[in-house]
Amino acid sequence: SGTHEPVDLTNCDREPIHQLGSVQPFGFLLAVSSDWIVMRASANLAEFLGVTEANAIGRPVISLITPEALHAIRNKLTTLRGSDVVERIFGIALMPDQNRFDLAVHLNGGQVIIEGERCQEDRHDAASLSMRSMMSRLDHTETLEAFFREGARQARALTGFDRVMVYRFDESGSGEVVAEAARAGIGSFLGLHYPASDIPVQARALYLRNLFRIIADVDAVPVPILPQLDEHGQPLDLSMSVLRSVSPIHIEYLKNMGVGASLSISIVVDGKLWGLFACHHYGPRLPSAQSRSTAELFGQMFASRLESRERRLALDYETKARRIADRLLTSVADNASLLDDPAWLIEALADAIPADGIGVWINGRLALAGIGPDERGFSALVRHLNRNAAGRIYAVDRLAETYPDLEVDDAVAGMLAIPISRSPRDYVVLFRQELVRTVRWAGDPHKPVEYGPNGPRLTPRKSFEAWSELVRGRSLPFTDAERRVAETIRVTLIEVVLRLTDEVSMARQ
Ligand code: BLA
Repeated sequence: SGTHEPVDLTNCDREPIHQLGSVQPFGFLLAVSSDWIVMRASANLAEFLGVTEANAIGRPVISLITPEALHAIRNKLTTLRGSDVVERIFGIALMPDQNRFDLAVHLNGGQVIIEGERCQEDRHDAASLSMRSMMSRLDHTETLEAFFREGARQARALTGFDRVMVYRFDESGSGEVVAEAARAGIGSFLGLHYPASDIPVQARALYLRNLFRIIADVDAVPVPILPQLDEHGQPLDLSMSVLRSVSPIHIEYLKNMGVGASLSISIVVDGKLWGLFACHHYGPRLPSAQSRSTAELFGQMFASRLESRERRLALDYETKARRIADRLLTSVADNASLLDDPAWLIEALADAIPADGIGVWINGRLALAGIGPDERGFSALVRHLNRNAAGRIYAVDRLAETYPDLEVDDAVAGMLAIPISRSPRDYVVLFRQELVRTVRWAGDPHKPVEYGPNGPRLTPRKSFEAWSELVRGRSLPFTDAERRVAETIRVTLIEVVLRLTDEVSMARQ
Protein backbone atom coordinates (compact mmCIF):
# COMPACT_ATOMS: atom_id res chain seq x y z
CA SER A 1 0.00 0.00 0.00
CA GLY A 2 1.24 3.48 -0.76
CA THR A 3 0.82 4.74 2.80
CA HIS A 4 4.23 3.61 4.06
CA GLU A 5 7.66 5.08 3.64
CA PRO A 6 9.88 3.13 1.25
CA VAL A 7 11.87 0.34 2.83
CA ASP A 8 15.61 0.07 2.51
CA LEU A 9 18.34 -1.75 4.35
CA THR A 10 18.41 0.85 7.13
CA ASN A 11 14.78 0.68 8.17
CA CYS A 12 13.97 -3.00 7.79
CA ASP A 13 12.80 -3.23 11.36
CA ARG A 14 10.01 -0.78 10.59
CA GLU A 15 8.65 -2.39 7.45
CA PRO A 16 5.05 -3.38 8.28
CA ILE A 17 5.44 -6.88 6.85
CA HIS A 18 2.04 -7.96 8.20
CA GLN A 19 0.28 -5.20 6.24
CA LEU A 20 1.66 -5.41 2.73
CA GLY A 21 -1.88 -5.64 1.37
CA SER A 22 -1.35 -8.67 -0.83
CA VAL A 23 -1.19 -12.45 -0.86
CA GLN A 24 0.85 -15.05 -2.67
CA PRO A 25 -1.01 -16.27 -5.76
CA PHE A 26 -1.31 -19.93 -4.76
CA GLY A 27 -4.58 -19.23 -2.96
CA PHE A 28 -7.37 -16.72 -2.45
CA LEU A 29 -8.36 -14.70 0.58
CA LEU A 30 -11.76 -13.49 1.78
CA ALA A 31 -12.37 -11.22 4.76
CA VAL A 32 -15.93 -11.67 5.94
CA SER A 33 -17.87 -9.62 8.51
CA SER A 34 -19.46 -11.25 11.55
CA ASP A 35 -22.79 -11.29 9.65
CA TRP A 36 -21.11 -13.09 6.74
CA ILE A 37 -20.83 -10.28 4.22
CA VAL A 38 -17.68 -10.27 2.07
CA MET A 39 -15.71 -7.15 3.04
CA ARG A 40 -12.50 -7.80 1.14
CA ALA A 41 -11.26 -10.28 -1.40
CA SER A 42 -8.00 -11.03 -3.16
CA ALA A 43 -7.94 -10.00 -6.82
CA ASN A 44 -7.50 -13.61 -7.97
CA LEU A 45 -10.86 -14.80 -6.62
CA ALA A 46 -12.28 -15.61 -10.06
CA GLU A 47 -9.50 -18.15 -10.69
CA PHE A 48 -10.67 -20.16 -7.72
CA LEU A 49 -14.40 -19.49 -7.24
CA GLY A 50 -15.39 -18.23 -10.69
CA VAL A 51 -16.60 -14.92 -9.26
CA THR A 52 -14.60 -11.71 -9.53
CA GLU A 53 -13.70 -9.85 -6.37
CA ALA A 54 -15.70 -6.88 -7.61
CA ASN A 55 -18.79 -9.08 -7.76
CA ALA A 56 -18.10 -10.71 -4.41
CA ILE A 57 -17.46 -7.66 -2.23
CA GLY A 58 -20.58 -6.51 -0.40
CA ARG A 59 -22.41 -9.78 -1.02
CA PRO A 60 -23.23 -12.45 1.55
CA VAL A 61 -20.63 -15.21 1.47
CA ILE A 62 -23.45 -17.72 0.93
CA SER A 63 -23.75 -16.40 -2.62
CA LEU A 64 -20.22 -17.76 -3.26
CA ILE A 65 -20.18 -21.10 -1.48
CA THR A 66 -22.63 -23.87 -0.60
CA PRO A 67 -24.56 -23.92 2.70
CA GLU A 68 -22.66 -27.10 3.61
CA ALA A 69 -19.31 -25.35 3.15
CA LEU A 70 -20.48 -22.36 5.17
CA HIS A 71 -21.70 -24.70 7.87
CA ALA A 72 -18.28 -26.41 8.06
CA ILE A 73 -16.57 -23.03 8.43
CA ARG A 74 -19.02 -21.90 11.12
CA ASN A 75 -18.35 -25.11 13.04
CA LYS A 76 -14.63 -24.42 13.04
CA LEU A 77 -15.25 -20.91 14.29
CA THR A 78 -16.72 -22.13 17.55
CA THR A 79 -13.26 -23.40 18.49
CA LEU A 80 -11.60 -20.16 17.40
CA ARG A 81 -12.37 -18.05 20.43
CA GLY A 82 -8.70 -17.51 21.29
CA SER A 83 -6.79 -15.15 19.06
CA ASP A 84 -3.82 -16.42 17.05
CA VAL A 85 -5.49 -19.73 16.31
CA VAL A 86 -5.83 -20.91 12.75
CA GLU A 87 -8.23 -23.75 11.98
CA ARG A 88 -7.91 -25.91 8.90
CA ILE A 89 -10.42 -27.74 6.78
CA PHE A 90 -8.97 -30.16 4.23
CA GLY A 91 -10.56 -31.34 1.00
CA ILE A 92 -13.83 -29.44 1.15
CA ALA A 93 -16.03 -28.65 -1.87
CA LEU A 94 -17.01 -24.99 -1.88
CA MET A 95 -19.32 -25.18 -4.90
CA PRO A 96 -21.30 -28.14 -6.18
CA ASP A 97 -19.37 -30.32 -8.67
CA GLN A 98 -16.22 -28.37 -8.17
CA ASN A 99 -12.67 -29.16 -7.19
CA ARG A 100 -11.92 -29.54 -3.55
CA PHE A 101 -10.15 -26.94 -1.46
CA ASP A 102 -8.02 -26.77 1.64
CA LEU A 103 -9.01 -23.88 3.88
CA ALA A 104 -7.33 -21.98 6.68
CA VAL A 105 -9.71 -19.92 8.81
CA HIS A 106 -8.93 -17.40 11.53
CA LEU A 107 -10.41 -14.35 13.22
CA ASN A 108 -9.06 -10.86 12.89
CA GLY A 109 -10.60 -7.78 14.46
CA GLY A 110 -14.10 -9.28 14.41
CA GLN A 111 -13.78 -10.52 10.85
CA VAL A 112 -13.43 -14.05 9.61
CA ILE A 113 -10.45 -14.50 7.33
CA ILE A 114 -10.91 -17.41 4.95
CA GLU A 115 -7.95 -18.53 2.86
CA GLY A 116 -8.30 -21.28 0.31
CA GLU A 117 -6.10 -23.19 -2.08
CA ARG A 118 -6.72 -26.10 -4.41
CA CYS A 119 -6.47 -29.39 -2.63
CA GLN A 120 -3.47 -31.22 -4.02
CA GLU A 121 -2.71 -34.89 -4.00
CA ASP A 122 0.60 -35.05 -2.23
CA ARG A 123 3.29 -37.03 -3.94
CA HIS A 124 5.22 -36.54 -0.76
CA ASP A 125 2.88 -38.29 1.58
CA ALA A 126 3.62 -36.64 4.91
CA ALA A 127 0.67 -38.28 6.60
CA SER A 128 2.25 -41.71 6.16
CA LEU A 129 5.14 -40.72 8.40
CA SER A 130 3.90 -41.31 11.88
CA MET A 131 4.52 -38.62 14.42
CA ARG A 132 5.13 -41.25 17.05
CA SER A 133 7.93 -42.98 15.16
CA MET A 134 9.49 -39.62 14.33
CA MET A 135 9.51 -38.67 18.00
CA SER A 136 10.96 -42.01 18.94
CA ARG A 137 13.81 -41.50 16.46
CA LEU A 138 14.48 -38.10 17.99
CA ASP A 139 14.40 -39.51 21.50
CA HIS A 140 16.97 -42.14 20.61
CA THR A 141 19.63 -39.64 19.64
CA GLU A 142 22.40 -39.32 22.20
CA THR A 143 23.86 -35.87 21.74
CA LEU A 144 22.19 -32.54 21.05
CA GLU A 145 24.02 -32.44 17.69
CA ALA A 146 22.53 -35.80 16.72
CA PHE A 147 19.11 -34.62 17.88
CA PHE A 148 19.36 -31.54 15.63
CA ARG A 149 20.61 -33.60 12.70
CA GLU A 150 17.75 -36.06 13.07
CA GLY A 151 15.30 -33.15 13.32
CA ALA A 152 16.66 -31.65 10.10
CA ARG A 153 16.40 -35.04 8.35
CA GLN A 154 12.81 -35.53 9.41
CA ALA A 155 11.79 -31.99 8.48
CA ARG A 156 13.31 -32.65 5.07
CA ALA A 157 11.39 -35.91 4.74
CA LEU A 158 8.18 -34.08 5.66
CA THR A 159 8.61 -31.07 3.37
CA GLY A 160 10.73 -32.40 0.50
CA PHE A 161 12.81 -29.21 0.47
CA ASP A 162 16.33 -29.40 -1.00
CA ARG A 163 17.98 -28.02 2.11
CA VAL A 164 16.70 -28.04 5.68
CA MET A 165 18.70 -26.26 8.36
CA VAL A 166 18.28 -25.99 12.08
CA TYR A 167 19.07 -22.33 12.69
CA ARG A 168 19.67 -21.32 16.32
CA PHE A 169 19.60 -17.74 17.68
CA ASP A 170 22.00 -16.48 20.34
CA GLU A 171 21.11 -13.78 22.91
CA SER A 172 21.98 -11.00 20.47
CA GLY A 173 19.72 -12.43 17.77
CA SER A 174 22.56 -13.55 15.52
CA GLY A 175 22.21 -17.11 14.38
CA GLU A 176 24.12 -20.24 13.52
CA VAL A 177 23.28 -23.22 11.33
CA VAL A 178 23.64 -26.05 13.86
CA ALA A 179 22.37 -28.89 11.68
CA GLU A 180 21.58 -29.51 8.06
CA ALA A 181 20.00 -32.12 5.84
CA ALA A 182 20.48 -31.41 2.14
CA ARG A 183 20.20 -32.95 -1.29
CA ALA A 184 23.59 -34.06 -2.55
CA GLY A 185 25.64 -31.60 -4.57
CA ILE A 186 24.35 -28.29 -3.24
CA GLY A 187 27.12 -27.56 -0.74
CA SER A 188 26.74 -27.03 2.95
CA PHE A 189 25.80 -24.12 5.21
CA LEU A 190 26.53 -26.06 8.38
CA GLY A 191 28.32 -23.99 11.03
CA LEU A 192 27.71 -20.66 9.31
CA HIS A 193 26.70 -17.54 11.22
CA TYR A 194 24.42 -14.69 10.18
CA PRO A 195 23.67 -11.29 11.73
CA ALA A 196 20.44 -10.57 13.61
CA SER A 197 19.43 -8.08 10.90
CA ASP A 198 18.86 -10.89 8.38
CA ILE A 199 15.59 -11.59 10.20
CA PRO A 200 14.27 -8.23 11.45
CA VAL A 201 12.60 -7.92 14.86
CA GLN A 202 9.02 -7.66 13.63
CA ALA A 203 9.53 -10.82 11.57
CA ARG A 204 10.75 -12.67 14.69
CA ALA A 205 7.78 -11.38 16.68
CA LEU A 206 5.51 -12.66 13.95
CA TYR A 207 7.17 -16.09 13.84
CA LEU A 208 6.52 -16.42 17.54
CA ARG A 209 2.77 -16.03 16.90
CA ASN A 210 2.53 -17.72 13.54
CA LEU A 211 4.80 -20.75 13.53
CA PHE A 212 4.83 -21.58 9.85
CA ARG A 213 5.98 -19.41 6.98
CA ILE A 214 5.91 -20.60 3.39
CA ILE A 215 7.25 -18.57 0.47
CA ALA A 216 6.25 -20.87 -2.35
CA ASP A 217 7.80 -19.08 -5.32
CA VAL A 218 10.14 -16.10 -5.20
CA ASP A 219 9.08 -15.16 -8.75
CA ALA A 220 5.38 -15.14 -7.96
CA VAL A 221 3.56 -11.84 -8.50
CA PRO A 222 1.68 -10.80 -5.33
CA VAL A 223 -2.07 -10.46 -5.63
CA PRO A 224 -3.63 -7.36 -4.05
CA ILE A 225 -6.39 -7.60 -1.48
CA LEU A 226 -9.25 -5.26 -2.37
CA PRO A 227 -10.15 -2.78 -1.13
CA GLN A 228 -6.64 -2.06 0.17
CA LEU A 229 -7.91 0.22 2.94
CA ASP A 230 -11.05 -0.25 4.97
CA GLU A 231 -13.44 2.53 6.05
CA HIS A 232 -10.97 3.43 8.84
CA GLY A 233 -8.15 3.71 6.33
CA GLN A 234 -6.52 0.50 7.56
CA PRO A 235 -4.89 -2.25 5.51
CA LEU A 236 -5.76 -5.83 6.49
CA ASP A 237 -3.62 -7.30 9.28
CA LEU A 238 -2.18 -10.49 7.78
CA SER A 239 -0.22 -11.63 10.84
CA MET A 240 -1.96 -15.00 11.05
CA SER A 241 -2.42 -15.40 7.32
CA VAL A 242 -1.07 -18.41 5.47
CA LEU A 243 -0.82 -16.59 2.14
CA ARG A 244 0.78 -13.34 3.37
CA SER A 245 2.98 -11.90 0.61
CA VAL A 246 6.66 -11.20 1.13
CA SER A 247 8.83 -8.12 1.61
CA PRO A 248 10.73 -7.27 -1.60
CA ILE A 249 13.92 -7.03 0.49
CA HIS A 250 13.59 -10.60 1.65
CA ILE A 251 12.67 -11.77 -1.86
CA GLU A 252 15.91 -10.22 -3.11
CA TYR A 253 17.86 -11.96 -0.35
CA LEU A 254 16.41 -15.31 -1.37
CA LYS A 255 17.05 -14.69 -5.05
CA ASN A 256 20.63 -13.69 -4.34
CA MET A 257 21.04 -17.01 -2.58
CA GLY A 258 19.66 -18.75 -5.65
CA VAL A 259 16.66 -19.94 -3.68
CA GLY A 260 13.29 -20.52 -5.40
CA ALA A 261 11.14 -21.32 -2.38
CA SER A 262 11.65 -20.86 1.32
CA LEU A 263 9.95 -22.31 4.33
CA SER A 264 10.51 -21.68 7.98
CA ILE A 265 9.05 -23.46 10.97
CA SER A 266 9.45 -21.73 14.32
CA ILE A 267 11.18 -23.52 17.18
CA VAL A 268 9.73 -22.04 20.36
CA VAL A 269 11.38 -23.04 23.64
CA ASP A 270 10.29 -21.64 27.01
CA GLY A 271 8.07 -19.13 25.25
CA LYS A 272 10.98 -17.67 23.25
CA LEU A 273 11.93 -18.03 19.60
CA TRP A 274 14.87 -20.42 20.03
CA GLY A 275 15.40 -20.78 16.30
CA LEU A 276 13.89 -21.93 13.03
CA PHE A 277 13.86 -24.85 10.71
CA ALA A 278 15.02 -22.81 7.72
CA CYS A 279 14.33 -24.62 4.46
CA HIS A 280 15.39 -23.78 0.92
CA HIS A 281 14.31 -25.22 -2.39
CA TYR A 282 16.10 -24.41 -5.63
CA GLY A 283 12.88 -23.99 -7.56
CA PRO A 284 9.30 -23.18 -6.59
CA ARG A 285 7.80 -25.57 -4.07
CA LEU A 286 4.47 -25.81 -2.33
CA PRO A 287 3.87 -28.83 -0.11
CA SER A 288 0.18 -29.61 0.32
CA ALA A 289 -1.73 -27.88 3.10
CA GLN A 290 -1.93 -31.21 4.89
CA SER A 291 1.84 -31.78 4.71
CA ARG A 292 2.45 -28.25 5.92
CA SER A 293 0.13 -28.77 8.80
CA THR A 294 1.97 -31.98 9.74
CA ALA A 295 5.32 -30.21 9.46
CA GLU A 296 4.06 -27.44 11.74
CA LEU A 297 2.98 -30.01 14.32
CA PHE A 298 6.35 -31.71 13.96
CA GLY A 299 8.03 -28.37 14.72
CA GLN A 300 6.03 -28.05 17.92
CA MET A 301 6.82 -31.58 19.05
CA PHE A 302 10.50 -31.08 18.23
CA ALA A 303 10.53 -27.87 20.30
CA SER A 304 8.94 -29.51 23.32
CA ARG A 305 11.45 -32.38 23.12
CA LEU A 306 14.22 -29.79 22.88
CA GLU A 307 12.88 -27.93 25.89
CA SER A 308 13.04 -31.01 28.12
CA ARG A 309 16.44 -31.95 26.71
CA GLU A 310 17.82 -28.52 27.49
CA ARG A 311 16.54 -28.77 31.06
CA ARG A 312 18.09 -32.20 31.49
CA LEU A 313 21.38 -31.05 29.96
CA ALA A 314 21.50 -28.08 32.32
CA LEU A 315 21.06 -30.43 35.30
CA ASP A 316 23.68 -32.85 33.94
CA TYR A 317 26.06 -29.98 33.43
CA GLU A 318 25.68 -28.75 37.00
CA THR A 319 26.30 -32.23 38.35
CA LYS A 320 29.33 -32.79 36.14
CA ALA A 321 30.73 -29.36 36.90
CA ARG A 322 30.35 -29.88 40.63
CA ARG A 323 32.26 -33.16 40.31
CA ILE A 324 35.01 -31.46 38.30
CA ALA A 325 35.25 -28.66 40.84
CA ASP A 326 35.45 -31.19 43.69
CA ARG A 327 38.17 -33.16 41.95
CA LEU A 328 40.12 -30.01 41.19
CA LEU A 329 39.94 -28.88 44.78
CA THR A 330 41.02 -32.21 46.24
CA SER A 331 43.98 -32.27 43.89
CA VAL A 332 45.04 -28.74 44.73
CA ALA A 333 44.55 -29.32 48.47
CA ASP A 334 46.87 -32.36 48.20
CA ASN A 335 49.38 -30.65 46.02
CA ALA A 336 49.25 -26.89 46.00
CA SER A 337 52.04 -26.61 43.42
CA LEU A 338 49.43 -27.67 40.83
CA LEU A 339 48.27 -24.06 40.89
CA ASP A 340 51.65 -23.17 39.38
CA ASP A 341 50.79 -25.44 36.49
CA PRO A 342 48.21 -23.61 34.35
CA ALA A 343 48.33 -26.27 31.64
CA TRP A 344 47.08 -28.76 34.21
CA LEU A 345 44.39 -26.32 35.37
CA ILE A 346 43.04 -25.56 31.90
CA GLU A 347 42.81 -29.31 31.26
CA ALA A 348 41.09 -29.93 34.59
CA LEU A 349 38.50 -27.25 33.83
CA ALA A 350 38.03 -28.02 30.12
CA ASP A 351 34.73 -29.87 30.49
CA ALA A 352 33.26 -27.43 32.99
CA ILE A 353 34.34 -24.08 31.54
CA PRO A 354 35.96 -24.42 28.12
CA ALA A 355 38.57 -21.76 27.39
CA ASP A 356 41.48 -21.07 25.04
CA GLY A 357 43.84 -19.80 27.71
CA ILE A 358 44.26 -19.50 31.44
CA GLY A 359 46.36 -17.29 33.66
CA VAL A 360 47.05 -17.93 37.33
CA TRP A 361 48.15 -14.85 39.21
CA ILE A 362 49.36 -15.47 42.75
CA ASN A 363 51.51 -13.05 44.75
CA GLY A 364 52.24 -10.98 41.66
CA ARG A 365 53.53 -13.95 39.64
CA LEU A 366 51.91 -15.10 36.41
CA ALA A 367 51.63 -18.63 35.09
CA LEU A 368 49.97 -18.70 31.66
CA ALA A 369 48.83 -21.46 29.31
CA GLY A 370 47.26 -20.86 25.89
CA ILE A 371 46.18 -17.35 24.92
CA GLY A 372 46.21 -14.40 27.34
CA PRO A 373 48.05 -11.17 28.14
CA ASP A 374 51.75 -11.21 29.05
CA GLU A 375 53.05 -10.34 32.53
CA ARG A 376 52.74 -6.57 31.97
CA GLY A 377 49.31 -6.76 30.41
CA PHE A 378 48.17 -9.10 33.12
CA SER A 379 49.26 -6.83 35.92
CA ALA A 380 47.32 -3.98 34.27
CA LEU A 381 44.32 -6.30 34.01
CA VAL A 382 44.64 -7.21 37.69
CA ARG A 383 44.59 -3.51 38.63
CA HIS A 384 41.30 -3.16 36.74
CA LEU A 385 39.91 -6.25 38.40
CA ASN A 386 40.90 -5.06 41.85
CA ARG A 387 39.02 -1.85 41.20
CA ASN A 388 35.78 -2.99 39.67
CA ALA A 389 35.33 -6.65 40.42
CA ALA A 390 36.98 -7.21 43.76
CA GLY A 391 35.97 -10.51 45.33
CA ARG A 392 33.42 -11.40 42.66
CA ILE A 393 33.29 -13.54 39.55
CA TYR A 394 33.58 -11.21 36.61
CA ALA A 395 33.09 -12.11 32.97
CA VAL A 396 33.16 -10.12 29.74
CA ASP A 397 32.93 -11.23 26.11
CA ARG A 398 34.59 -8.09 24.69
CA LEU A 399 37.81 -7.40 26.53
CA ALA A 400 39.22 -4.63 24.32
CA GLU A 401 35.93 -2.73 24.43
CA THR A 402 35.70 -3.11 28.21
CA TYR A 403 39.28 -1.99 28.91
CA PRO A 404 40.37 0.19 25.97
CA ASP A 405 43.75 0.96 27.56
CA LEU A 406 44.64 -2.70 28.00
CA GLU A 407 47.35 -3.98 25.68
CA VAL A 408 46.35 -7.48 24.68
CA ASP A 409 46.44 -9.46 21.48
CA ASP A 410 43.31 -9.01 19.30
CA ALA A 411 42.76 -12.72 19.45
CA VAL A 412 41.91 -12.52 23.16
CA ALA A 413 38.30 -11.37 23.44
CA GLY A 414 36.63 -13.11 26.39
CA MET A 415 37.61 -13.24 30.04
CA LEU A 416 36.27 -14.89 33.16
CA ALA A 417 38.06 -13.78 36.31
CA ILE A 418 37.90 -15.87 39.48
CA PRO A 419 39.33 -14.08 42.51
CA ILE A 420 40.98 -16.69 44.72
CA SER A 421 42.13 -14.79 47.76
CA ARG A 422 40.21 -12.73 50.28
CA SER A 423 42.17 -9.61 49.72
CA PRO A 424 41.56 -8.94 46.04
CA ARG A 425 44.95 -9.79 44.71
CA ASP A 426 45.13 -13.33 43.37
CA TYR A 427 43.17 -14.56 40.37
CA VAL A 428 42.55 -17.45 38.08
CA VAL A 429 41.54 -15.91 34.74
CA LEU A 430 40.14 -17.87 31.80
CA PHE A 431 40.42 -16.43 28.29
CA ARG A 432 38.44 -17.08 25.14
CA GLN A 433 39.43 -16.16 21.63
CA GLU A 434 37.58 -13.96 19.20
CA LEU A 435 34.55 -15.76 17.76
CA VAL A 436 35.17 -14.82 14.11
CA ARG A 437 38.46 -16.71 14.26
CA THR A 438 36.67 -19.90 15.12
CA VAL A 439 34.02 -20.02 12.39
CA ARG A 440 33.95 -20.83 8.70
CA TRP A 441 33.31 -18.31 5.98
CA ALA A 442 29.88 -18.07 4.39
CA GLY A 443 30.15 -18.38 0.69
CA ASP A 444 33.38 -18.15 -1.20
CA PRO A 445 35.27 -15.08 0.06
CA HIS A 446 37.06 -14.84 -3.29
CA LYS A 447 33.88 -14.73 -5.33
CA PRO A 448 33.04 -11.23 -6.61
CA VAL A 449 30.14 -9.60 -4.83
CA GLU A 450 27.00 -9.26 -6.92
CA TYR A 451 24.90 -6.11 -6.87
CA GLY A 452 21.12 -6.13 -6.69
CA PRO A 453 18.70 -3.20 -6.57
CA ASN A 454 19.43 -2.88 -2.85
CA GLY A 455 23.19 -3.00 -3.20
CA PRO A 456 25.58 -5.81 -2.37
CA ARG A 457 24.44 -6.39 1.23
CA LEU A 458 21.87 -9.10 0.59
CA THR A 459 24.18 -11.98 -0.28
CA PRO A 460 25.32 -14.79 2.01
CA ARG A 461 28.88 -13.56 1.74
CA LYS A 462 28.01 -9.95 2.63
CA SER A 463 25.64 -11.17 5.26
CA PHE A 464 28.47 -13.12 6.88
CA GLU A 465 30.72 -10.06 6.64
CA ALA A 466 28.04 -8.02 8.40
CA TRP A 467 27.93 -10.64 11.14
CA SER A 468 31.74 -10.68 11.37
CA GLU A 469 31.81 -6.91 11.82
CA LEU A 470 29.17 -7.19 14.50
CA VAL A 471 31.08 -9.72 16.54
CA ARG A 472 34.56 -8.32 15.91
CA GLY A 473 36.43 -8.42 19.21
CA ARG A 474 33.83 -10.64 20.88
CA SER A 475 34.10 -14.14 22.21
CA LEU A 476 31.52 -16.75 22.95
CA PRO A 477 30.01 -15.36 26.16
CA PHE A 478 30.47 -17.18 29.47
CA THR A 479 27.05 -18.57 30.38
CA ASP A 480 25.22 -18.21 33.69
CA ALA A 481 25.82 -21.88 34.40
CA GLU A 482 29.56 -21.46 33.77
CA ARG A 483 29.62 -18.48 36.11
CA ARG A 484 27.92 -20.51 38.82
CA VAL A 485 30.58 -23.18 38.48
CA ALA A 486 33.26 -20.50 38.65
CA GLU A 487 31.66 -19.28 41.86
CA THR A 488 31.88 -22.76 43.42
CA ILE A 489 35.53 -22.92 42.44
CA ARG A 490 36.15 -19.47 43.88
CA VAL A 491 34.65 -20.27 47.27
CA THR A 492 36.70 -23.41 47.75
CA LEU A 493 39.94 -22.21 46.18
CA ILE A 494 39.90 -19.31 48.62
CA GLU A 495 40.23 -21.79 51.48
CA VAL A 496 43.12 -23.57 49.78
CA VAL A 497 44.95 -20.39 48.87
CA LEU A 498 44.38 -19.01 52.35
CA ARG A 499 45.98 -22.09 53.89
CA LEU A 500 48.83 -21.84 51.39
CA THR A 501 49.63 -18.23 52.22
CA ASP A 502 49.36 -19.03 55.95
CA GLU A 503 51.92 -21.80 55.49
CA VAL A 504 54.19 -19.46 53.56
CA SER A 505 54.06 -16.78 56.24
CA MET A 506 54.51 -19.38 59.03
CA ALA A 507 57.62 -20.67 57.25
CA ARG A 508 58.91 -17.12 57.00
CA GLN A 509 58.61 -16.47 60.73
C1 BLA B 1 12.85 -13.26 6.88
N1 BLA B 1 15.23 -14.02 6.85
C2 BLA B 1 13.89 -14.24 6.98
C3 BLA B 1 13.64 -15.62 7.23
C4 BLA B 1 14.87 -16.24 7.26
C5 BLA B 1 15.85 -15.25 7.01
C6 BLA B 1 15.07 -17.71 7.54
C7 BLA B 1 12.30 -16.28 7.45
C8 BLA B 1 11.50 -16.38 6.20
C9 BLA B 1 11.94 -17.50 5.29
O1 BLA B 1 11.73 -18.67 5.58
O2 BLA B 1 12.52 -17.21 4.22
C10 BLA B 1 17.26 -15.38 6.95
N2 BLA B 1 17.57 -17.50 5.78
C11 BLA B 1 17.98 -16.53 6.62
C12 BLA B 1 19.26 -16.86 7.12
C13 BLA B 1 19.59 -18.05 6.59
C14 BLA B 1 18.51 -18.47 5.77
C15 BLA B 1 20.07 -16.06 8.03
O3 BLA B 1 18.47 -19.51 5.12
C16 BLA B 1 20.86 -18.76 6.84
C17 BLA B 1 21.18 -19.91 6.31
N3 BLA B 1 16.83 -9.63 5.44
C18 BLA B 1 18.12 -9.13 5.40
C19 BLA B 1 18.05 -7.74 5.61
C20 BLA B 1 16.71 -7.43 5.76
C21 BLA B 1 15.94 -8.64 5.66
C22 BLA B 1 19.27 -6.86 5.65
O4 BLA B 1 19.13 -9.78 5.22
C23 BLA B 1 16.09 -6.15 5.97
C24 BLA B 1 16.69 -5.02 5.65
C25 BLA B 1 14.55 -8.72 5.80
N4 BLA B 1 14.11 -11.16 6.32
C26 BLA B 1 13.75 -9.87 6.07
C27 BLA B 1 12.31 -9.78 6.18
C28 BLA B 1 11.84 -11.05 6.50
C29 BLA B 1 12.98 -11.90 6.57
C30 BLA B 1 11.50 -8.52 6.00
C31 BLA B 1 10.42 -11.44 6.75
C32 BLA B 1 9.82 -12.23 5.61
C33 BLA B 1 8.37 -12.50 5.92
O5 BLA B 1 8.06 -13.45 6.67
O6 BLA B 1 7.53 -11.77 5.39
